[in-house]
Amino acid sequence: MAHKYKLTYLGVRGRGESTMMLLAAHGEEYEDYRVDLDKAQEETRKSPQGTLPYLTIDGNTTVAQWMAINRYFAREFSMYGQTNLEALFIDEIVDTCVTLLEQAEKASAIRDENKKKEAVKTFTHEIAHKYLRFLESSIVSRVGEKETGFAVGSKLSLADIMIFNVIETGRLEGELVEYPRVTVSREKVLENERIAMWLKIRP
Ligand SMILES: N[C@@H](CCC(=O)N[C@@H](CS)C(=O)NCC(=O)O)C(=O)O
Repeated sequence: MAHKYKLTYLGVRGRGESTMMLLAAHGEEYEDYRVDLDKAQEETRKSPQGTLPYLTIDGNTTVAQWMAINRYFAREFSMYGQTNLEALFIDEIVDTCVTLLEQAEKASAIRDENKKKEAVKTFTHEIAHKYLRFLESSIVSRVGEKETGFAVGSKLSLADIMIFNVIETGRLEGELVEYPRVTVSREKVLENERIAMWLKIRP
């Protein structure tokens, strides 16, 4: 049975972005409910864990935790590998991206402007490279005889979407010279027509 989805998130490009890209890739219709920053507190009271994003299924089931929601959609849309082993490889990449995103958030949350500038510089030129290297070698070590360009297996998966997301959120587009496979995985996301369309019209 097809479900009716409503995704509640802030009107910013943050955690919810990768979920929306999964939904776009599958051509899934859903209610994209954005909350103004000044109304966020009111909205978080309706969330099961007091956080955004959260997902409402069929009007009565609410679910928190962004990555749980992403993994659900990836499974529903066959974007979580074709075997458990592929799913494991995808998870390794996804969790590396989450760690990297947490580091980006940590740097940008610093209030003191000078300290923040320093932290963002360290993130971009040091921390990010440690994890980009992990992502690159993760992809390299799983590439079989048939190189597809996708991070894992022969089709677009949650891994490619999270790689795209972490590069965008961390503003790492200019840091990819040493990571050809990460670069190609990101390009595969951009080549997806539905995602490309979504990227043009997203708020
Ligand atoms: N682990 C949660 C954390 C979500 C989270 O912290 N969201 C922020 C907005 S990006 C939030 O709702 N903050 C309000 C709060 O924690 O009270 C997830 O990944 O969904």
